[in-house]
Amino acid sequence: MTLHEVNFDGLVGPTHNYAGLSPGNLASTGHAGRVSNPRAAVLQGIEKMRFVAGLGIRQGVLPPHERPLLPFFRSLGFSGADEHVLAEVAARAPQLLKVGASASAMWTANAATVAPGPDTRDGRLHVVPANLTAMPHRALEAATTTRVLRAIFADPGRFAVHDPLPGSPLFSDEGAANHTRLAAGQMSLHIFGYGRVDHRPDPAGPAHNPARQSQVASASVARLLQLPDERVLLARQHPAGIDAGAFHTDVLAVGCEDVFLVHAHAFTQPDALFDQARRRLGADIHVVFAAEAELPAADAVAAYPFNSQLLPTPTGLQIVAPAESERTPTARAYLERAAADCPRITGLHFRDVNQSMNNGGGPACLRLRVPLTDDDIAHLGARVMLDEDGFVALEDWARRHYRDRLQAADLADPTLWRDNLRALDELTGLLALGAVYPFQRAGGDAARDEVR
Ligand code: SUG
Repeated sequence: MTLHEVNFDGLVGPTHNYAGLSPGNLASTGHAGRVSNPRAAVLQGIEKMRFVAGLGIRQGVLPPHERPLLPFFRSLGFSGADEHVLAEVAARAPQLLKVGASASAMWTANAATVAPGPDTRDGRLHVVPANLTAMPHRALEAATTTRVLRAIFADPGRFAVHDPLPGSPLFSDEGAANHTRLAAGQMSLHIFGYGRVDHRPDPAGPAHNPARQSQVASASVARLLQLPDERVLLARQHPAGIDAGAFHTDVLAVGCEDVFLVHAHAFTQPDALFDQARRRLGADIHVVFAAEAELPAADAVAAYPFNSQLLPTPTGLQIVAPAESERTPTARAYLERAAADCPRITGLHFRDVNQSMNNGGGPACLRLRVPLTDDDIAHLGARVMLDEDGFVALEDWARRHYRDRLQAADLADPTLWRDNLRALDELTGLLALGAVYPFQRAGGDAARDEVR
């Protein structure tokens, strides 16, 4: 049965804001303190999904998370009535309010790593939710993400959703943003990018910016996914790339099937990597390589041409790139060369996701790729696949619930918090997800799960 690359986009959450929470992510630190527009952000995301669906790609959605996350603040010793907790955090620990209010779950390339049934030892689709240990605001996503993925991929005969790796710097895992699956014929190769070996300072790592993913985590994820060794390749992210602001592999590389768009500073020893890929796949691959002279890493980090979606549409591979790449001459010239030179690429499109880009999240960050058969899709445990009626329903929902301005001072507003819970409750009904949020689940255990 044919595998389709389903794209599960993260719906931007109602607290989308610019809090400067991610050192090493230049857009995040550079836009800290700016006023955001959550309504524009969510509508840009829905418009991108609609566009991708229009190219013939099956499109799914993953919901935003409960934010501000009161169980997180309570786990840190804040107590009393909910409004009091919010006021106390804002007054006494404003940085923790930003951590507990981030809408970062929108970047679902970081939600999990996925291996499709035909690649795995037991023939099931395997999913490892990412622990996102490297950044405190992102580590809060793992518990809800795991529940959401289990609600969707609920059929144990087809799908296995594992627990995230243990929450320690040794096992720091950023999900599919550091993972590329190439395929030719029946053979596939999973390339896992990592920036440091383990939890100790790594002399071969970046000098300035944090390396988020450990090699130990990548190897563990590959094992959990039940991938045979011949389908696994671990590749070190180039330290110069991380220091230039490429905090994930997908800032400097994107692959699909037998096509691989790669910047010189994505991986150390790129030629050895391509040779290995060709050997393992038993076939040639189309590499569109960007040297630093053609496309400086600084431009690639600012304009995100490699954070494009490279989509296997019925008429060939099509690139959906961020509008910033269209406006940046070097990035645009590179993508145009890729589209002109690589016979497998049949289209190049630019979309505006600027609200997300300002926090370092391009089109590819906003989606998790999950290869599924039509039969798998028919057996999903929730109503998360979208058609035009679904897009319209989400737009209507977002217009009713989202603000068009948000900044740090608003995050403590109890009305924002209460409105968000109402919005998320309505959304879980719309998507038939069940009780996935702490506020929907009874008792203290539920709250403790969230922040463990
Ligand atoms: O983890 N930004 C995200 C961006 C994630 C991009 N994902 C991929 N490359 N796949 C991050 O750094 C910024 C939030 C803030 O500063 O308000 C943030 O979390």
